[in-house]
Amino acid sequence: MSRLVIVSNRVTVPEPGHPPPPGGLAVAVHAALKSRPGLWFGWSGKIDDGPAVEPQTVERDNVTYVVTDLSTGDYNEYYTGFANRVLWPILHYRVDLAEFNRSDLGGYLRVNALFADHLAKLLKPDDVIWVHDYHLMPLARELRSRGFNNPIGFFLHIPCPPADLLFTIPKQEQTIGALSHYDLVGFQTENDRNNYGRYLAMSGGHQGRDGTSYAVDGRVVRIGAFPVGIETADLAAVAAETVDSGFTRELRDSLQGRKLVVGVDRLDYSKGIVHRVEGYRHFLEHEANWRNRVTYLQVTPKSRSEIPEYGDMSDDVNRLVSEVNGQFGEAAWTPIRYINRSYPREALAGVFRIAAAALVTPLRDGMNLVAKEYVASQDPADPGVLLLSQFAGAAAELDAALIVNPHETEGMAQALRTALEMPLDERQARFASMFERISRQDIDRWAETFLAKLSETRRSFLIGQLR
Ligand code: GDG
Repeated sequence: MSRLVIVSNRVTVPEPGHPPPPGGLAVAVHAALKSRPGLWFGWSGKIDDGPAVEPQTVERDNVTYVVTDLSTGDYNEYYTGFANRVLWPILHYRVDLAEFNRSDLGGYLRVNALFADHLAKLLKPDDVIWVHDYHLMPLARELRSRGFNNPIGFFLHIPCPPADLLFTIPKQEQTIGALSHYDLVGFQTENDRNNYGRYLAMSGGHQGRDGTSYAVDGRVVRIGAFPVGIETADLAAVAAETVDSGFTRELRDSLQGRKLVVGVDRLDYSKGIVHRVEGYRHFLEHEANWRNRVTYLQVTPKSRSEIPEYGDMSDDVNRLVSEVNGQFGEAAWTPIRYINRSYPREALAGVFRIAAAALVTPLRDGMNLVAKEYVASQDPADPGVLLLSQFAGAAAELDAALIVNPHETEGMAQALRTALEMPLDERQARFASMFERISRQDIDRWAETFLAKLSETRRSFLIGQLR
């Protein structure tokens, strides 16, 4: 079996004897590496301005981790600058928040070339390479120019907006356009996939007869939708167990019979936290009988706080939460408990299990794993209700959720009331349909499907070249 080489911006090497760190990408990568020999390459998370040193290699649980440090200039230009202040906002439909500096693009291209230089020393001819996310769009082009003929796939974890928005990316041909150097490019949804197809067609690509491949400058790239999943069975078991843990019991006792509504998101403007709190405020304003009968817990670890747009949004959320608590709170009741810290995965599973409703209302999201995690954690006999934004990739699969438009405050408030008052049989029916889906399309299935398609794509391309 060929070795699988995963490349992502950030690599966290697990501590010996500990499970991999939480977070969407880490779980996904471990699922892909579970059943085959593998290497995972990326940034160590450390900044070092000393003389350049070779990447560090660590072997752990059958996986070879190879990590490299970045300089302050690399970090500022490649990571904070171009990836997170240009690509992230534009791919989340927020051109208004993009801040472009030419030097940042230079840093982005430089770090991609640096990654390719390091990988060139590690790669074997029959390795299969799978690159993850928007930080590394030009990597296949860099590897091909160094003579590598291996199958190389790419998965975009975040949304792909319509072509008109993609054309606003400065030097788009060197970034989003460079995806055409991969054999296979995977997206979260059909909508994302179709947006990219249209972009390729508008950039002079020719769609093949199969509808999924495009000829671009003599190369062939195939595009597809591969909705990412979670470890459904594992999480369901963890949630069933943790419901009796000290942490969950303490939380349940503190509610004093009130219903719990939960939100879990990185503190990011794409997650729509301000809009969500506005929806909750509207609910408390207009559904007076629910005051003092519900508590909303929002768990929001800080993220990318060095970026000004994140600081501004964080200030907005702080102000709004305190306004709502001031307006409706009682001596013995806080309407919103707002926490800027991360909890262990087991604790979150327990929170999900006892929450009567989850608010997953991003303004845009590639998929949103929290939506799936909430469903996986429910008690099938007495499940809670998921409120899900129509703009999360997950909405394409979880259509049995209460689908909401986060821009429509009244609609969100109404949906919250519907959720809290929903009869048991309807809750069970909605849960069963969503649980079946996330069990079938779990994380293992996602990795297998993508990798099978990648091998097939490269094979047919090489045969085509021989003809
Ligand atoms: C990107 C895309 C796509 C969050 N807080 C805590 C915690 N988390 C975990 C969640 C979930 C993960 O982090 C977040 O995943 P999301 O999918 O919700 O969002 P992004 O981080 O923006 O991920 C997204 C994803 O990639 C995968 O392709 O779905 O659209 O934006 O697993 O549970 N985990 C723990 N404590 C916390 O406080 N342990």
